[in-house]
Amino acid sequence: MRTAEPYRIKMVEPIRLIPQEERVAKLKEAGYNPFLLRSEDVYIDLLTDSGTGAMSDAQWGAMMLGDESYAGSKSFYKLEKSVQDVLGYKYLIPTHQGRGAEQVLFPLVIKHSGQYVLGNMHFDTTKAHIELAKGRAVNFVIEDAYDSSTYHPFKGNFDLEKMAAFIAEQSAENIAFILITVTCNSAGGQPVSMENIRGVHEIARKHNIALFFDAARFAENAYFIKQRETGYENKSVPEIVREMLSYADGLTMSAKKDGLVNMGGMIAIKEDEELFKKCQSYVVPFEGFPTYGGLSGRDMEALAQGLREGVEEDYLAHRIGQVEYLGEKLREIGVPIQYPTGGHAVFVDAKALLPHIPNLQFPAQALANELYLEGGIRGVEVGSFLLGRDPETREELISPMEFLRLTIPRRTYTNNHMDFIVDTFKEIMARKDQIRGVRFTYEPEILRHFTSRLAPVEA
Ligand code: PM9
Repeated sequence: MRTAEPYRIKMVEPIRLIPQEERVAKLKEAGYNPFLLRSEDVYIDLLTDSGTGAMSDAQWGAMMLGDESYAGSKSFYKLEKSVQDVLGYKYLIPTHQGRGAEQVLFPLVIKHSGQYVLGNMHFDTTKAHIELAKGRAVNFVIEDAYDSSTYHPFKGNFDLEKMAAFIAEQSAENIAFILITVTCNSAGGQPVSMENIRGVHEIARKHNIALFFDAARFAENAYFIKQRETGYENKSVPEIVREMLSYADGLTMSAKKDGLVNMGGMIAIKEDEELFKKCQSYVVPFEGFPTYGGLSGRDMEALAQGLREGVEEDYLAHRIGQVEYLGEKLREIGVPIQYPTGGHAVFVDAKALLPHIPNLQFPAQALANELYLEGGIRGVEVGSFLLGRDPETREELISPMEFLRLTIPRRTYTNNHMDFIVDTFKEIMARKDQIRGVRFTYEPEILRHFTSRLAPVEA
């Protein structure tokens, strides 16, 4: 039987749809880049699911117990216990967020300049940290990930043959480590199957290459395995999580996603004490003493509780169900999306929706602007605008997909909000052929999508 939200609302935060003429002015002021809008001018904020979710009463209650001792805080040990129970790893180094973990771990495991880090599809800040540590990021996601219209249950999977051939060609000592991103954000929040994870593990073991997870959305990935992979339908999500993670040596995690907190992250190591000790000493100059590493005691309390709530099946069924609900409703009115719907977001295929806008006039950014103008909704471009230029030649790179990501914060919006989003798209669909692309008026050198200023291309 279908059920409704597995929570009721105890506290509300007012939001407001400002009048249309104000939205027109605000977007112009923001240089046609929704990142530069003030949140008070946004009605439904789908920029990211990172740190934007609602915490539970149990999490807010736990925060009152935060032990703010500099060293050996009780809250650290509570979090460590949660990590051991939920993730099955022995060692924990808390960090302020995901990239804090990447900054500490990557230089320790990238042994020499030019070593490769193989992944299904690295997230952009992850790729940046690999490159800062003098590594080279390479993606091996399956080709099906680039075909938005065709169903594949695990579009986040690695192309194992292609990766094995690459390792044979480059030789294992030139590979620093393999990173499995679950779910695979950049491919559309798409899951990786247990079979594929096992395959990656076997390749890593055969060549003695270290294996890590980028575990930001570990629980959503486990839920998809339960739903879609033969042999897992009767296993619990916590069991699936522990099996998934058992295949790797450790993980980095942005806890702002499936950890259900507004701020937090970690490195967790399965059993390698030597690596753990290296991380412990290296975390001090960047994040802080190893028993807090960038988090206050109360943050660690909230995360200790959030990790346990994040693997509850009622919660996950509703969470993934809500994103799917939006995806299906959009498909019904003819909006092309990465199919099947991902775990944390609906990725609208803007190239398919607006074929008249060339890649370098950023169709997904143009669509993001329309969405704000029409309904005060803020989405985010994941395409050529985000990809940026070749760092050496400065040539524009063209992304294989031009997505507008509608990222759903956890436990925050109702299905009534989802319906409003669909109604907004209906209006946009009626005039989609008149939507114009955008051009730069200001383009920063790196990570341009955050601060660029744009203008609509003249008709
Ligand atoms: N992801 C996202 O919106 C937030 C930052 S960019 C607006 O999807 C993965 C798979 C992520 C991720 C962040 C990070 C970095 C690592 N891996 O943001 O540093 O999706 O906590 O995590 C964002 P932090």
